[in-house]
Amino acid sequence: MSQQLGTLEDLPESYRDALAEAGVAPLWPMMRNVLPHDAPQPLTRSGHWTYDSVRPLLLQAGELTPVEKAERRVLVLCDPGRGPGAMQATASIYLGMQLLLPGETAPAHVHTPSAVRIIVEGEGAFTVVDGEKLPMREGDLVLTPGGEWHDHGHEGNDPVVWLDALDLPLFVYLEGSYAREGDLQTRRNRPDASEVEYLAAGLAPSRTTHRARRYPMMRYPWARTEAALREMARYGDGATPEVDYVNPETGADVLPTMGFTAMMIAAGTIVSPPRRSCSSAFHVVAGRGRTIIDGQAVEWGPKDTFSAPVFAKLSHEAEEEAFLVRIHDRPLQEKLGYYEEWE
Ligand code: GTQ
Repeated sequence: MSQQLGTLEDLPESYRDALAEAGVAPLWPMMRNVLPHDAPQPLTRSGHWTYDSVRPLLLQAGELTPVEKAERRVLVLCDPGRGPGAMQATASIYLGMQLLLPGETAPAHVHTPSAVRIIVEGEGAFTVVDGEKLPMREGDLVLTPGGEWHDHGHEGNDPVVWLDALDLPLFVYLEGSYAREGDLQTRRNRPDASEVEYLAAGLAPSRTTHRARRYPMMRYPWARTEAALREMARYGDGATPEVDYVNPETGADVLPTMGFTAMMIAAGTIVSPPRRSCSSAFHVVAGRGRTIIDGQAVEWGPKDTFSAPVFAKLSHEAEEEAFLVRIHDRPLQEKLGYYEEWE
């Protein structure tokens, strides 16, 4: 039975003053704010950032601000629920669009939050993580886990844009966010682990001779993701083809807090996932369609990004064959023991 709780105004002013003086506050007037009944009441609102609107602004940033003055030349995707300037897209997920121009480098640093890049446009850029050079091709997913040194470079001829996803809001909330700067790394002269040790799914270097790193594979080439989704569509049981990005040694999600799931939606198909306790953002690798989010339609096209709050009711409809990567915080919620899905 829901009980109407007492308010602050119910209390005598002298008592309220005495509480404040003592550095305490009554819980009951605030109880429902911090423990709403039956479901969370997210501040987050669904956002939609079209590539057509962000791209020219990002290229303008390339003219206005040299990379030396930016360190990372990024336009942050601000949660509409938190308003302009919000350094987050959902409570736990930060998203930004980063531009690197030919010949530029973004200096080496290491920080507590983890970052993941999804390459949106262009060729020739790379990220170096812990001495490993990771090429960045369109659609690739590239990890820079917390605590790993990383810098970015660009050997191509045209601008390169990628989407950054970080668990930064969490680290800011925990007062655990900080970075250190260093010199550009020397790169080992060999391809990244996705082209060597983990070239084939289901094969890992022998455990008798090889000691796996905590993050053994830091680049997930898009071509393999797309190929897997296409074969699942061809031979599957009609379910929406979906793949999680996992650590090839452990099968666990690629990072402790953030999860990445790629999905293929055939043209003309409607997909209605369960309501999930995790927040999410979708990046459109290819295709066109619409997603109804709690009754509101987002009309998306190639390279767009959109977000959904926790427990959102979602329904995706592809007008053209579509590939979406869903960025979410299920791994974090599972570790905290409260991830759930409502049909
Ligand atoms: O590329 O290292 O969007 O440190 C925000 C913080 C990107 C990065 C961001 C970062 C980076």
